[in-house]
Amino acid sequence: WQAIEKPTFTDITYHQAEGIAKITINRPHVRNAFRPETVRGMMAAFRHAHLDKDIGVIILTGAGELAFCSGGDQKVRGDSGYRDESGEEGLDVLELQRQIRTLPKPVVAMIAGYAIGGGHVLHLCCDLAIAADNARFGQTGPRVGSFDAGLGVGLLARMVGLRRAKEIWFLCRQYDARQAYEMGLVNTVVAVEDLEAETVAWCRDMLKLSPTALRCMKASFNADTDGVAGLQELAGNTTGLFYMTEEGQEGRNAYVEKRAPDFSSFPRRP
Ligand code: 1HA
Repeated sequence: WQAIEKPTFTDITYHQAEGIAKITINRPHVRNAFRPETVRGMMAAFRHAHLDKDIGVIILTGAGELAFCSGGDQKVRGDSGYRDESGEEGLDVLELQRQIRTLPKPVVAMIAGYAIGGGHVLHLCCDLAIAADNARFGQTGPRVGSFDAGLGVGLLARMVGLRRAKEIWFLCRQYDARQAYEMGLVNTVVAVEDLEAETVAWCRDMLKLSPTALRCMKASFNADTDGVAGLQELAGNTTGLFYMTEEGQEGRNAYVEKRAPDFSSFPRRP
């Protein structure tokens, strides 16, 4: 797999090849902890991959083999949030979580080393997770004076069940890749040297499938949990498909041509 680098972002790298985009958190000196600039870069990169018609699947990973992501950078955490280089405090990571969840292409977390704290929540937001045998998982919020009571709780509880989810948040222990697999936190575990090849193989399999079907499936998994916002996402897809029909286009054509619409040739299907 020979990916081409697109060097436009700070704190992250962006590669693409064969319909796959790879977004890499590139702060290995802090175990790929994110700061506001990192989150902004990730959001721009995900947006880019979302809009790029050549991209069908997105990989999220961390640089090096020691960490996927260790969450918010505690060294730039001020008294009311995480500071960027201008001194402003604010981190869009909750928006990033929603973006990963709702963008209409599968996102695969490729995890070597630590997925900890807010980094653990990021992998929960991805659609699939492939772990290296050196991966370690856990939440630390209650230890470092933080918590992600939103998707970090809801998705975790759905994945591993309430008892396990409470254990993970209430005890702040770490779990190895095998335990994570047994809990249903990750899809598979492979040797660290095989991690990228295995992840790309999963991506290639998805790229052979119908993009519209995958898109609607992803929206449907969200609709199950996201109430009206989830229905909006799923319904947006049906509107998009309806626009592509002659029936939908007749409504637009009639309006533009200033005439009454004629839907008589379109059957009322059983
Ligand atoms: O909960 C939230 C949020 C909730 C709501 C809304 C927004 C949120 C945004 C963020 C978060 C959070 O992410 S809170 C949780 C923050 N993260 C942590 O508590 C993890 C802290 N790190 C560790 O526990 C460990 O470093 C590690 C298990 C990931 C790795 O351990 P290891 O391999 O023994 O390495 P270590 O020596 O600890 O770390 C290597 C270097 O990386 C150290 O640098 P040094 O001090 O030697 O210069 C270490 O300080 C740095 N580092 C690691 N993680 C972070 C970090 N520096 C800043 N922030 C980090 N998260």
